[in-house]
Amino acid sequence: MKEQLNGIRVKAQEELSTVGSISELENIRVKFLGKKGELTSVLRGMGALTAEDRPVIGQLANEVRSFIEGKLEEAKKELMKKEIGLKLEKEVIDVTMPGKRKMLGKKHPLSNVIDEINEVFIGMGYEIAEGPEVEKDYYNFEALNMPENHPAKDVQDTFYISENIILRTQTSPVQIRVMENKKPPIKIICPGRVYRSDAVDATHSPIFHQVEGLVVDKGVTMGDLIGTLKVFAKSLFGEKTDIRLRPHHFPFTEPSAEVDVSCWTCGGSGCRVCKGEGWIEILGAGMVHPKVLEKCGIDPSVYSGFAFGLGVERTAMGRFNIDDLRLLYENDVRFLKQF
Ligand code: 2U9
Repeated sequence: MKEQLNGIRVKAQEELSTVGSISELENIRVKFLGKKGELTSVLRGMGALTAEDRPVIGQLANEVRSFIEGKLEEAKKELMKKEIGLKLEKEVIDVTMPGKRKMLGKKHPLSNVIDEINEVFIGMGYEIAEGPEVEKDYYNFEALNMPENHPAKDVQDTFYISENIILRTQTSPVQIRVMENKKPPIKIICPGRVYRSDAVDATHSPIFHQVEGLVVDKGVTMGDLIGTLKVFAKSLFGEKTDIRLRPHHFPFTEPSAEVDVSCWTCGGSGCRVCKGEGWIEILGAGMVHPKVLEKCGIDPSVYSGFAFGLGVERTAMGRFNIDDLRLLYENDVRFLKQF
């Protein structure tokens, strides 16, 4: 038995001296020290030994076990060191290699204008409201005081999905939905995409963007509207900017006005940008028509409101001196890079 144990020690040492991987190492451990391993099977035969030999052989067996365990541990450390070395060698980074330049995108000028407008109104306590682009005829026209025979409802102006379902021509239906569901005070802006059946040219597109605003509360006046639009114009176009209102007609507001801002290029004296006018039209606005409030269940003898709307493309074209609206949609990087 002594020879057997010494033989196991020599064999284990031999095998461990040539081991090449952690998994091989595990095989060797199982082969010698495992439940069915060589050392264990020798120990099983100890019952047949004399009482004198048993402690001697027992001690030797323990020595052989610790010897093999020690060698296994040594070999494991060695292998791990080698493996880490190999990994480090494989993953070495050549810091002198030229880098790969990442093409970074950025926000589209239209998104920039929308975000800027949103920020100004958020600063004045407005909330942003959004709604569906495919809209019911009722919300887009009728609730806004445009009845059955209104010219805006013609197929030449509006895209029809079915008789009563259309692509919204303005973001006002979002505001109708808010008024139906919420009691005043209401203070919202509605940015979004709108659709009109127009042929594409330098100033028209069947898809464009609007930002509309609505304030409804007790005692809201035209003075509040003018004050709000002044703050807006100054924030967007500079502190020196002024506004002027020209009477106009919209079915959903009464009274209504078109709103000009003093030219951001010449400040009002007249130049090429404002075509000598000194003023540039950017907004429509007015006091919400009593019939519109009534249709939404808001009593016009108690509440009043103002509303305004602007075309984002037109504002961006003015701001960035862009002479053709189509440039905003073609996504030519040479154009977009300039903003
Ligand atoms: C409700 C009531 C009234 C929104 C308004 C305008 C005037 C306006 C145009 C600007 C350029 C449309 O994109 S454009 O062609 N908009 O002139 N919009 S008042 O009035 C509302 C909105 C909601 C309930």
